[in-house]
Amino acid sequence: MKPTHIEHLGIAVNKLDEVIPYYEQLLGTKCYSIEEVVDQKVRTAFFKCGQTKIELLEPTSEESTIAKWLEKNPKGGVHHVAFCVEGLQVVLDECAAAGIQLIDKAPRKGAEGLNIAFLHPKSTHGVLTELCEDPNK
Ligand code: CMX
Repeated sequence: MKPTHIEHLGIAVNKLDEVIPYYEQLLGTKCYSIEEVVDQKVRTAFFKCGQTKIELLEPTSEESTIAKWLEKNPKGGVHHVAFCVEGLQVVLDECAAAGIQLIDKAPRKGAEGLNIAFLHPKSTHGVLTELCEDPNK
């Protein structure tokens, strides 16, 4: 797969407004984007940290996968790691051929206009893994 870099770390939070000031102070940079991803039922806040981003995820509905995760992890925490790849569909096909369980068999639209797909944590040693591709590159 050979990712080019870690695109972002996804961190689940209960309330964006309560956590954003901490990351602004920690990273010494302002949150540059707040975006709702309707089909994922989340509101996201982004920060830059070098080539990598921090993505805070707040659930917008009780049915959100983030709400479910927060029920088990009420303080919040690292929810997923996202790698940037080139040729996302080919990479997904390679993962499937290697026996890795795909959550998304084909790329779909995620935050920031990226094409994204998730690998199931049961076949990635417990780490929910997202693969991202910038369609404009
Ligand atoms: N990291 C590691 N393991 C996780 C996990 C996570 N973030 N979320 C769930 N799991 C594990 C659970 O611990 C559980 O393991 P056990 O069976 O050993 O107890 C197992 O996965 C099933 O957990 P669940 O609570 O029953 O959750 P679901 O099966 O309903 O959903 C998952 C799990 C990963 C399939 C689902 O969260 C998913 O489809 N995620 C991809 C989409 C997503 O996360 N969207 C939010 C971010 C969107 C964005 O970045 O824009």
